[in-house]
Parts: sequence; structure tokens; C-alpha cells
Amino acid sequence: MSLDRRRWLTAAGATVGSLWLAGCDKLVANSTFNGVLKVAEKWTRGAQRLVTDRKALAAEFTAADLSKDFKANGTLRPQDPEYQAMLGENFASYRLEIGGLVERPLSLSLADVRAAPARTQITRHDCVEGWSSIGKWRGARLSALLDRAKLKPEARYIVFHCADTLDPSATDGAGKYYESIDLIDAYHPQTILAYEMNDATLPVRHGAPLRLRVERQLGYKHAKYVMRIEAVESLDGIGRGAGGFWPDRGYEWYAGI
Ligand SMILES: Nc1nc2c(c(=O)[nH]1)N[C@H]1C(S)=C(S)[C@@H](COP(=O)(O)O)O[C@H]1N2
Ligand SMILES: [Mo]
Repeated sequence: MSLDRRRWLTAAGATVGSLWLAGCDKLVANSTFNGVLKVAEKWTRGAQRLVTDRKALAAEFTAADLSKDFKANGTLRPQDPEYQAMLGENFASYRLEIGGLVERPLSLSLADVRAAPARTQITRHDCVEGWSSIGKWRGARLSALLDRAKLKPEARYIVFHCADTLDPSATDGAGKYYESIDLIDAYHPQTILAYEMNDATLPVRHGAPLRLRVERQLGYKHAKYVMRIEAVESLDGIGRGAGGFWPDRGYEWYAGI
């Protein structure tokens, strides 16, 4: 807490405390007290507006808006042997693991994921590097998968562990890509695990067999090559502790747009 804010709270507390003894009529007449009430009310409404804003849908577009050349970024083809082996058999043995703080850990085949409640959306992807592309995505609603696994009450974040090592030079084991979101984004209706892009099977360069779409955040939050989903109470001890490959390297954990 900043010094200014602490001082302000102390002053406000003292004012309310002494006025309490003076009686209600005087309280209402006192402008400092009314000011305190108004500020408190504004904070509450501000927090409410924040949650409401975060639940709003990202803009959706039409087929006419689709980018002719949707840029691919970051890893374009994981060289990790486990991924190469799965790719070699067209992901027949792929399983999406859902674990951590859940009542019922799941191990889902791609057919299972495709059978889950789905959503299709045409959205704009905004990369922090300054480019955007519009694409059509179809995938399983993350909320449906999490409901099936049944989150434990302690769960606060959902972590996506990816197949690709983006930084082979990392000697601390934090070279693999991963990302995380809170439960507001995890339960947002446009948050999906996409297996189709532009009406075709998701290409390798865009994250096959499954990639996250979390439409209210910047591109680096959209984990490609998702292998495992983990519900956690804290992001400590995962990677370097900041909640994602790029956040571990100085980017904001929350990249809202
Ligand atoms: N596993 C993994 N996910 C990733 C990345 C990556 O390198 N590895 N790059 C991120 C970044 S910075 C962006 S902009 C998008 C790019 O997605 P695209 O290749 O489908 O355009 O994926 C994000 N997710
Ligand atoms: Mo990006």
C-alpha cells in the first residue's frame, strides 16, 4: 500500500471514529464523512465494473473479415521428441490431461475433446509485437471441461502446459512454454481449446492438436500445443513463478485487451 493511501485511510478512520460519538445528524451533515462514503462506494462500483468488463465478449467478425495470411508466431513446429512422436502418428495417442486441484482428473482423447460442448468464433488475434490477424476458431469450451473435472474450491488459476521448449538455453527447467489464466477468463464463454482454424484441422504452426483461445487477452496468453491443464491455488513454483513463459521474462501476467 502506498504511503499516501495509508495516510488517507488513517485520517478517514479517525474522522469517522470521532464523528460516531457525535451522533447521526451531525454525521450526515459532515462533508468529510459523506466524502468517505462516496469514495468507498466508488471503489466498490469500480471493482464491480472491472468484473463486468472482463465478462464482456470480445468483438466477433464475419467470414469476409478473415485474414488471408494469419501470421504464425513463436514456436512453429515443436522439436521436442514427445511431440514429434505424437505428430508422427497424427496425434492418435495424444491425451489432454486435466489435473491439479480437481475432484476428477481427466485424460481426454481428441475425440473426447471434439465431443465436448463447443463454440465457433471469428476473432482478432493481437500480438504484443504489433500485428493482428483475424481467424475462425472452433473448440471445446474450457468451462465445460473444467466442470467435468470439477474444480476444488481452492483452485484459483488454470495453467496450460505446452509441448514446446521455446528457450533451450534455460538451465533452470523453465524453457518450456506455459501460460495461466484466472477463473474469470477460464469461464469466459469465448475461452476455448481450439482444434479447428478456418474450418480445417488446426495446423501445426498454429498449435496442433489443441491451442487456447482467450479472446480478451494478448497473443502470448493463447498457449499453443497444450498437453496438460492444471488447476492451482498459486502460481509459485511453476516455471519461474510469474505465471507464464513470457511473464517469467518480464511481460505482464494479465494482458487484457
Ligand atoms: N506453446 C506456445 N504457445 C504460444 C507461443 C509459443 O511460442 N509457444 N507464442 C505465443 C505468441 S507470442 C503468439 S502471438 C501466439 C501466436 O499464435 P499463432 O502462431 O497461431 O499466430 O501464440 C502464443 N502461444
Ligand atoms: Mo505474440
